[in-house]
Amino acid sequence: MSKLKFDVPGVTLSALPSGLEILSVTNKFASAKISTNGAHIISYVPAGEKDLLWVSKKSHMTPGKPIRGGVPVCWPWFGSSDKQGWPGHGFARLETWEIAEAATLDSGATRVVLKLDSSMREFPMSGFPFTLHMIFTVGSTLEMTLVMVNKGEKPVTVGCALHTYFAVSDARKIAVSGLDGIGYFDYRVKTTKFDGNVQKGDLKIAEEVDYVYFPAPGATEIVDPGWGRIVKIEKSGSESTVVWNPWIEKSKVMPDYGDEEYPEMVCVECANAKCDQRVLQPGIPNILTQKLSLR
Ligand code: TA6
Repeated sequence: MSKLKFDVPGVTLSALPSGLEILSVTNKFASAKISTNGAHIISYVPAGEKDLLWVSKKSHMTPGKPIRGGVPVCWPWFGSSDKQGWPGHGFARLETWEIAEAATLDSGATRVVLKLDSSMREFPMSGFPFTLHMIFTVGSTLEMTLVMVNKGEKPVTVGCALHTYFAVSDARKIAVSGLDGIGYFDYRVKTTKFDGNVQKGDLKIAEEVDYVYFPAPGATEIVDPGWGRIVKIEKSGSESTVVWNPWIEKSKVMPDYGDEEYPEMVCVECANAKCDQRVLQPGIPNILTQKLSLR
């Protein structure tokens, strides 16, 4: 169990029977749960609201396995690896991160910082020395900042994403706005080109959706009439936005995803994916942020 070196009001560390460590955060604005496995937030509940995040009832909740929901931190690649047997979406979400800091801010929000550093142990899939910090600010909004530093001598190219699973009343009745007129890769066919796909108006979900929008530097919103709410997703350090819902057939082939769960969620991901990968120059931090709020 990580040693929680700080006595911070509203922050407690516990472990599931599987050994999965969970940091629980409660303050006047919201409550949250963050697993040290992957620096993976699995719940963010603003006071008086429903959880903004969704987790499959069939998700693994075991150290070293990906959690199906919340906000997986995909790093240092997005999507499948070109290396045989390497995990999809990088290794960072499978590793136990260290709790570097927990503090109450003057605003009353809570900051939690988790760290993954190549000096901690061997990371055979990384190929270069690195430091990652995942900074959560849990308040009336949820801010997430991924700071990545290449500690090597040569530039390296990485892909990454804050792969957020949003809870919705019914994915068949929501709209995702903010992508109008933007081209997208249709990842369902694993295309490597735009193929002329351009978003017209708000995105609605009536089939499997797995689109990588680029260039998409702006904010998006999930308009959810069923729950009478709009979730705003603001970001920086990202020019690609990924939207995913597995729909019926894909839901059936994922062991950690219920066959009937696809109406409950939509992924809207702030990413450096595909042609938006980033070159990490030695020693220079690269930062990806997202801010989630209810409008
Ligand atoms: O972000 C969309 C996506 O790349 C989909 O293609 C699907 O694979 C999803 O991520 C989930 O990936 P995972 O490796 O967590 O099963």
